[in-house]
Amino acid sequence: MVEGFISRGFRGRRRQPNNAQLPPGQYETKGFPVLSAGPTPHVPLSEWDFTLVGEIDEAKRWSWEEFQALPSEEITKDIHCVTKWSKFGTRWGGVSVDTLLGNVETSAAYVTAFCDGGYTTNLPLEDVTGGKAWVAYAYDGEPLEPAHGGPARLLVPHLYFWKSAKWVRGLSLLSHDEPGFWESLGYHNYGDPWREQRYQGD
Ligand SMILES: Nc1nc2c(c(=O)[nH]1)N[C@H]1C(S)=C(S)[C@@H](COP(=O)(O)O)O[C@H]1N2
Ligand SMILES: [Mo]
Repeated sequence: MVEGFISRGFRGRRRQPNNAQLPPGQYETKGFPVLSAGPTPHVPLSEWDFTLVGEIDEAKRWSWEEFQALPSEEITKDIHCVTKWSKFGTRWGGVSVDTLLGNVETSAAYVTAFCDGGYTTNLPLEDVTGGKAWVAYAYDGEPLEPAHGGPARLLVPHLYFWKSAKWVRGLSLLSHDEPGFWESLGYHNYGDPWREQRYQGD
């Protein structure tokens, strides 16, 4: 059929497909680039913990073993890096931030994720609740590799991937917003890939 032939040929010539999965300015990669602002920290699991601190009645702490015992979820999501690569259908395992915040009473409106190595990133509390964010410790059915944030990283796939803090150790619940590492170096404070919020002023 002529119509089918034409549309196949048309698709074949496009370098950037008009893919509804691809935010503006992004391209798809099949690889999984590593982007780290510093060296990969290596903390023994016996010393690892995850804590909730800040605007919270009582700080919360889970050891690695306690964290593994929390209800976990399998998550399949597209991810989008501000350096313009997107990767479709990445498969993760981990704990929903909703689970971590389950019994917590807080007046906080923001969180800052903090990490081994000193990296931080800030998010509205709204963006890490309601099934939008996880602390992931598995990738593709295997323990998360150190280069990609193992033993555990934040996963916030609806925002640019710099918000998905690697080697995350906790969340600080805050009543005010505090720019994190890249946010204080000129990256957009919120970072919605669909609105192409790469840098301050976008
Ligand atoms: N702790 C920490 N987390 C981080 C970073 C970092 O440098 N340190 N880089 C961020 C950026 S800019 C991106 S794009 C992703 C990259 O994750 P990947 O190396 O698994 O692809 O991690 C984010 N999380
Ligand atoms: Mo990035």
